[in-house]
Amino acid sequence: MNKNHNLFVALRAAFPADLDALAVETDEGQCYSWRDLDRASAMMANLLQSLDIPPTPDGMPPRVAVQVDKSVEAMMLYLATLRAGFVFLPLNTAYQQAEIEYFIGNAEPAVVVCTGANFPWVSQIAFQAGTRHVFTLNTDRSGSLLERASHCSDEQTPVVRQPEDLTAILYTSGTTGRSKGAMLSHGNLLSNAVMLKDYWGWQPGDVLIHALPIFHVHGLFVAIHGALLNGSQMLWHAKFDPKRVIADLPRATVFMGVPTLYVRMLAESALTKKQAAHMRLFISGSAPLLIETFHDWQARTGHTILERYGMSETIMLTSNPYVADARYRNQGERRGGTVGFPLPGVSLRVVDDAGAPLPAGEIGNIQVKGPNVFAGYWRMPEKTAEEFSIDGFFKTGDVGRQDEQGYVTIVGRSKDLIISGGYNVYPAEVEGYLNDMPGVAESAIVGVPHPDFGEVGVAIVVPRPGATLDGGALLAGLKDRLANFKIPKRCFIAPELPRNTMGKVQKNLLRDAHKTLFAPD
Ligand code: MCA
Ligand code: AMP
Repeated sequence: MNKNHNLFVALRAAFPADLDALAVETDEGQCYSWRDLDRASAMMANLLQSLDIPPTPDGMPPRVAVQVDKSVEAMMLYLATLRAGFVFLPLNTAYQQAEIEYFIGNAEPAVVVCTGANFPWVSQIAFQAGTRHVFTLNTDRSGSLLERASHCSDEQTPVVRQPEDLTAILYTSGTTGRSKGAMLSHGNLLSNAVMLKDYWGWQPGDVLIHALPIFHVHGLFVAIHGALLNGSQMLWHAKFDPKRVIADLPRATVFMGVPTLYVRMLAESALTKKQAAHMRLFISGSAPLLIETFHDWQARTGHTILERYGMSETIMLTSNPYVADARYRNQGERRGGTVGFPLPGVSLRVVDDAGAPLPAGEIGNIQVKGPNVFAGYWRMPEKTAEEFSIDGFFKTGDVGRQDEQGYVTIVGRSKDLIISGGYNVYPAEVEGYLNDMPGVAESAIVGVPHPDFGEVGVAIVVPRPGATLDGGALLAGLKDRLANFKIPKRCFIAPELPRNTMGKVQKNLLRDAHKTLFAPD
């Protein structure tokens, strides 16, 4: 008999027997039972399947592009997309028209879901790109998606899928050129979620505080799959607010955040050992956790943050141990400044620029292989080929070392990338927009340390001969075109950019020159 490897089947099998038990409670006091999750996702899946979407020539399942504010209904839409066997394409709510135009043009979704407020411009882009179905979904549960789904049956059998079948496309910006869509399969997502359930010791009675956005791997996959696969209740925060998270700690056991969330909670006097006493596990990832934050958290709460490392292309790759566990050959403790051990099933190696493996302790390029690693970039076979070694390891673009015990430390990136508050900003993309502005000859964007976001972008712009430029005006001009987190926090006008003898811009000199710009006094 053909087993159904649809990820939803595994998630649904983990729902508790009592379907009327509480599954999600929102920060506005709304409560959803497991039956609500099941029924509503069935109704939305039936709606998607009723649309009679014609097969595409490449045989790929239909894509559902979603740019909506965080809500439980948005999570249900994700589950519905899995059930229908379609492909989920989440989009950051900060993305502006030009960015959305690119994603829709590139992914050719059959269905687009946006907020009512954005419907006029999103639908125009979508219809022009050939999308026939554009629905709206608002945080007050209004909009055409739920209205249409309410007429559909609340029973649905998940469409049969194989482990290698595509189920999500996550766009990650490219170091050069446009964003690339990382293609993740049911098998990628399920294998990672099942392994993390065990590795992080998910247990009966766990309650997750969910305070991250749900359009990236961290909030969408790591957090949601973790809770669902354990049949665990979620305390659902529509937006991160440090005070509200701290207030919920006594009712929860697990929290996941990017380092900025920990930094902001540490600034609150309400964060105490007593307040955090009920918690079992604090997990950090998506950006480097400063060792000071690691120690401050230990001192203030008595808990040791577990840092892990992952990517959109691979989901989770390494993790500090939850407990020393002989099965995983982890004898150690959670070590600050490291991202822990390669997860079970993940092969990780550190290689030199020629691809030769390096001995323990030496710094080089991190490459990975495993059931969690994506199949390739959407419609970019050449880019995919470039990013894999001949023997099938994915080149992460991260630079690090692995010690004798197996702990991995990330020391930098070979890709020109800034990670700001857990969001990725590719300088090449922002420089491209700046260089197109009137009077701009060229520009460079570098990442500098920032006490809140960890790292932020700073722009250095060279005017064309005879032109007079104003840094503030240039940044204001970028705001209409790019997501707000990509806008550099400062812009300097300079007569030229420092270059080496090969003519390459020496970004390290610019980084050095501006490294104390945001240093606390
Ligand atoms: C907001 N702003 C930012 C950022 N967020 N600037 C730089 N970097 C940011 N991350 C700016 C806005 O542009 C705006 O500026 C001002 O701050 C206020 O915006 P608002 O939206 O109100 O900010 P916030 O609510 O305080 O958001 C901060 C945040 C958020 C909560 C830290 O950035 C966030 O949720 N980050 C988490 C991202 C995440 O989930 N990453 C996981 C990726 P202005 O007013 O001038 O416009 S998955 C991943 O990386 C891999 C796979 C992994 O390992 O997990
Ligand atoms: P994304 O493109 O959003 O999937 O971001 C993936 C990148 O985030 C990785 O390639 C790393 O550079 C970075 N990253 C994720 N987790 C960590 C971590 N714990 N420490 C340092 N960098 C991290």
